[in-house]
Amino acid sequence: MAELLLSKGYEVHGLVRRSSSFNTGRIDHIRDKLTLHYGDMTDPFSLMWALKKAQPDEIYNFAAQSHVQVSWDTPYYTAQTTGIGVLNLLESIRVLGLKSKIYQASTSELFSGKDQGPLDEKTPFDPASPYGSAKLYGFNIAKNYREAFGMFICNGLLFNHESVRRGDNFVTKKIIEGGKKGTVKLGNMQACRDWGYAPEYVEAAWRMLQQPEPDDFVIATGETHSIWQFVRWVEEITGKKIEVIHDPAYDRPNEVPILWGNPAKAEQVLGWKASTKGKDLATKMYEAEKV
Ligand code: F7E
Repeated sequence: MAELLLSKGYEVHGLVRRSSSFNTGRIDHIRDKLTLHYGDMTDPFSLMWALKKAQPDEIYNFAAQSHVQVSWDTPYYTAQTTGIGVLNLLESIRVLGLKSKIYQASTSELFSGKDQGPLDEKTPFDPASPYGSAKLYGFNIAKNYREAFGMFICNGLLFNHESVRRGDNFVTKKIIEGGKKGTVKLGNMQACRDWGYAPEYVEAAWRMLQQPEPDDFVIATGETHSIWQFVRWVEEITGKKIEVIHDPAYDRPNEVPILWGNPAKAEQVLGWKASTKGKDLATKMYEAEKV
């Protein structure tokens, strides 16, 4: 997101969580172009100070405890960062009297996966994890503030979006690494996901804030594939079999069996359409790994 905004000539500010080891590896290449503020979504004062200094025209809130399985181990922390954090941000903006436009990173994890799909903006929400429940609070409070206070807030219901920067404990990245090592330990292989390419998804987020009116949008490729299929793609790319070992440690207490999005509204209103999907996405991730 920061790269996209810099390429469009924006002055970009960001929040950094304090850690005893440096945690800015993914932005080191653009570090000198950014203004960073120490802060945390659970600390409203830190948000207010950062906002007061930055005076932003646009705010993109991607901050969250974003790992679905980890949310079962840290449900309270997930609720505070991913859910109440949105409230902290919106109230801070109100207290300071800012007129910023806000993008709230919502998610396909608001859906239960009991409906086959394709899922759109009118599909009922029924989250199946502490992460999904916290994100549902974020979605609702954003909509409440939009409707009550006339704030310009858009919820982007993004389906899975991947790139070389995907964290090492998410399934696509694990399979790419498994393709190099020849072996990988995985959980539920039957689950299906609608995987798109993250750099295209941040463009959709930016387009939402350029519209005359705020609204909510599903962002997806319109295709769904199983975890098995992703393994097959990586095998085809490397030309080598991957030994897949089922490890129950990666099975979730509750699984979302299938996510398949319908991005028709985004295409119609934002003029946005995913172009990287399926094996092309796996190839991009694999090739980038080799650099
Ligand atoms: O799991 C299955 C797992 O962790 C995908 C986040 O960005 O996208 C992401 O959430 C599927 C699930 O992503 C392993 O059970 C099998 O069915 O890569 P994931 P996610 O849970 O879909 C949404 C849109 C978000 O909002 C989230 O923040 O793969 N799976 N074996 C596995 N998953 C993992 N992580 N590790 C395994 O070994």
